[in-house]
Amino acid sequence: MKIVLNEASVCHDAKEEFHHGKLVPSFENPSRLRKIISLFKENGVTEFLEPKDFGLDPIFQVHEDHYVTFLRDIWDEWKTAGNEGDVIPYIWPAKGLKHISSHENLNAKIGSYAFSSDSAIVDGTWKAAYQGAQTALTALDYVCAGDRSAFALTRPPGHHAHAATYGGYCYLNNAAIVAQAARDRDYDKVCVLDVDFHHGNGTQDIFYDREDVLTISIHGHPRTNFPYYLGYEDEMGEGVGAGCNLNLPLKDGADFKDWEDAFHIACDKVKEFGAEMLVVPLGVDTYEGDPISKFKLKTDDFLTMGKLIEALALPTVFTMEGGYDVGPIGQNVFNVLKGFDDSL
Ligand code: OKP
Ligand code: ZN
Repeated sequence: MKIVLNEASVCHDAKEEFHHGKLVPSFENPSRLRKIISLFKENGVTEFLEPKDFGLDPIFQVHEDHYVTFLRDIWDEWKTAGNEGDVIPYIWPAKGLKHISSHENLNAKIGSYAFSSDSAIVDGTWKAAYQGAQTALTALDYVCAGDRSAFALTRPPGHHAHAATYGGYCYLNNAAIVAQAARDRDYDKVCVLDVDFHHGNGTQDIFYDREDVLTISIHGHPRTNFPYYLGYEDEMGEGVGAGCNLNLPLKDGADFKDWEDAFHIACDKVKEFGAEMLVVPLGVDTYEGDPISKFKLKTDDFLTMGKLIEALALPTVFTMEGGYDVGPIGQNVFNVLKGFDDSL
């Protein structure tokens, strides 16, 4: 399996987020990726490929132009305006307030593009996110050229990002960008099968009215887990996309047996849909030790997970998403890929 590495990932280094009513160091930080790389090297994986540059066009196929411009420019605007800390929203146009399309005030603009406060924008956020999208597109490029699978090793993650909204540590939706690019490269039916602990709300929303992209997510139930406001069973797609979204929320404390039962339901759907390409937003925050998640998967379970995904027998692009227990993160990610491709 080809592994494409976003070296610019480390440029995104947010200081803090609110957790239990206090500012704490960001769970989503550069040490996650460093840990994964060193564990891979210990296991004899030495080839990390560089991303090619596909430019902004494939990003614009998923994200709105003004949103991309905002992500690119906001740090400079924020600093020029004399702000000292990271870009963090403190006000949102929630119910009862006005949604207007452009804002003069930076705080108003930031709140209009964010759905949560956990995703600070810093100096290198745009660079890391842009290169992350290119990393994912490069992984797709290898698969289009005939590789069975490829892994986009990057951070920040992407699956919570909507067409014009960031949050949940996500800015550009790498998996959605890959799925759309696969459509534009003549794969008629693409499936995004999200195995991160959290619901892939951004990906779901981006493709919600589409019949050519099936979105499936297995995740902690939104009644009790982030992102709370999306990810329920009754969200099944709309218009011609009705039936092309499947949410499989599981109870807190779910173990691999529970997860596997959901996975088999997902498999039936993928087959019935007739997917020609699989995109897997891969988060290992389903791990039992994860500090912000509530499933009970063990390190060995990730090997089985990789084998189960492989059994779908589809060209597959993995994008790196969550996983916040940094100690075992490398082994957990490695196991999924090793389960999928024993020659890794
Ligand atoms: C991103 B991914 C409380 C806020 C927690 C939400 C979690 C985002 C997960 N401190 N932030 O799906 O792994
Ligand atoms: Zn997650």
